[in-house]
Parts: sequence; C-alpha cells; structure tokens
Amino acid sequence: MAYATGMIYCHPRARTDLPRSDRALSLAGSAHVWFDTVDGFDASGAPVQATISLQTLAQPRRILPQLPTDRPLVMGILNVTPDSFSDGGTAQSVNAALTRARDMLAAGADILDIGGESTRPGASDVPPGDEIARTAPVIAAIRAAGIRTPISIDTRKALVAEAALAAGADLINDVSALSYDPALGALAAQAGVPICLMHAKGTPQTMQADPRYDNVLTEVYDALARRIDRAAAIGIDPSRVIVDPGIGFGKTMAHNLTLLRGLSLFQALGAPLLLGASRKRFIGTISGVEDPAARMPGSVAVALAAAGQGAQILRVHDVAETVQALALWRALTIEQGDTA
Ligand code: HH2
Repeated sequence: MAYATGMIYCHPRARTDLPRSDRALSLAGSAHVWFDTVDGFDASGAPVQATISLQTLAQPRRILPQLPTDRPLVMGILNVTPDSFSDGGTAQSVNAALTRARDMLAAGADILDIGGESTRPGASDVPPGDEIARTAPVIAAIRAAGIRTPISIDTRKALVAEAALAAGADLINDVSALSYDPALGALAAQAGVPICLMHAKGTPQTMQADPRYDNVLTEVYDALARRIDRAAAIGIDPSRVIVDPGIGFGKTMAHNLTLLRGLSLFQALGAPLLLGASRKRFIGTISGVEDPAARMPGSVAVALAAAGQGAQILRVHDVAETVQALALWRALTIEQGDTA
C-alpha cells in the first residue's frame, strides 16, 4: 500500500564512476557518491516527473557535530548478550566488553553500538533490568576510560535507553522504530539525541514466518516515512532521525537483495541512512558459509555496495576489515587528489 494517495517516489541514481558528468551533484554531501538523475515513479511503478528538490538529496546528513558527513561511518557492534546470532557470549564481562571497544576504536570505528538484547529471529524479550545491567556498566566503563567516541544504545526500551544516556551514550538505535515501548519516543524527544528508526515487519518472534510484500522497496519506504512523521508528532526533531530498512527483519533473501539494490531511494527521506547487513543469514545462504563468524568477506562486499548507494552508517562486526575496504573504496571514488 502506498504511503499517500498520489505518492511520488524520487529515486536518485547513485554512482561512483569517474569522471563525473557535468550535472553531477554529491549525494547527501558525500565526497564519493554522486547522481545526476532522479527517477520519479508512482505507486503503480509508472514513470512520472520527480518532485523532490535536488537540494534535499544533495544536503549533508549531520548525525553528531563531531562526526564527518562526507564519507560512510563505521558503527562497530558490541553485543553484551549471551545469545546474539554471531557474537553472543563473547563480551559478557565489563572488562571483555571494554577490551572489545578499544579494539574496535583502534581499528577505526566511528561509533560503537552497544546492545544487551538479541533481536535475531526467534529471540525472546529480555527484562529491562537485565538489559540495563548488561549495557549501562559497559558504557560507564568506556567513558571512565576516557573514550569520547559516540556510543549508540541498541534497545527498544525507554528504561534501557535512559540508563544508557545517563551512563554516557549519545544516540538511540531502536529496531522497533518506536513501536515496542511508547515511552521511548518521549525520552528521545526530551533528550534531544539522534535516534535510528529501523523497519521491521513483525517482532523477532514472528518476523521470519513467511514475510510478504507487494513491493518491498516502496512499502519499507512508506513505513519509514510514516515513522518519521510519527516521531515528529511526538516532538522528535526530524534532523535527529536516522533511518534503516532493517535487513533481515521480516525479509526473505530476495527482499534483502531488492532493498540493497534500491538503497539510494531512501536518500529521498532526507535522513541519514544506516545499514546493518553484517554476517546476516542471506550472506551465508548466497556464499554457502554456515558459520556467521566466517561471513566477514561477504559482509564487507555488502558494506561496499551500501557505501556506493550513499549509506551514511555501516553497522558491522568486523570493523578492521570494513575500515580497510572502505579506505580503498574511498581512494578509488574520490574525484580529486590522491592518497600518495
Ligand atoms: N541488526 C541487528 C541488531 N540491531 N540495528 C539496526 N539499526 N540495524 C540492523 O540491521 C540491526 C540492528 C541484528 O544483528 P546483531 O546485533 O549482530 O545480532 P543480535 O540481534 O542477535 O544481537
């Protein structure tokens, strides 16, 4: 179903090839990704004139004052859970988590995403008290160690986010896009921190039970547009919202691939775009690699593809490998200068 009657989708065609055309504009302030064509289409898929201002597509997406806007940022995943699908149980003590944080920062992570509840398919809810006991001490320890790097709290719950912000977190990452805990939106509005709204169809318990869409790209786009409106109605400044199509959350492999191929459409929402595909099941299915921890090469390939579509934040487990790949991608896609 389309977001609104007469909805027109405006899809900037992201490119990184050189030289750029005379009409090239940088996509969302990127030094690497450009466009000179915006394809407009309506809910039936019929081509129409694009209506979006080029300024909206070209403007940089500022997430926090200390973070650059002209290149993809790497968000390192730090799960302090016993059961996350690929790294569960590997950073359960505060000391182990602090060591992992230091390693990811030394490897070049721009943001740390700390989570105390697995949202893998079939996972069950963790009581807020347990989630706080897992995450807040780790955030406090990172700050006590003098580390100032932005920290995101990966939670659906206001109490957990509140404790994390008090311990020194800077942004909220909500995989339910404000649909799980009614109090989370008010907290984000009052704290004035950036919040990532991720698309999911269903809950972790149900989401992989035969998810269906008529058109996954426009339906996820419409849902995110509605979430941005709802966040604004709660009092969240639209410039604080980050969007994420939610790879693997109520999506088949074909859905994930369609979203990745069309990812630059989401730039028309005017918000920074986060992508989390790291080690997910479709990477294992396509590559034939069963062990999630061994899916680094495929994950890096997807991260580079997302970077090429202008994604502003790449949420990854393998920080060093992703940073290295992006360094080369950046050298090869910059219009001027070289790295000599
Ligand atoms: N994926 C996971 C968790 N949080 N947040 C955003 N914004 N986007 C994602 O794609 C995303 C996310 C699931 O991955 P992981 O944290 O590795 O596993 P688990 O949920 O089992 O802890």
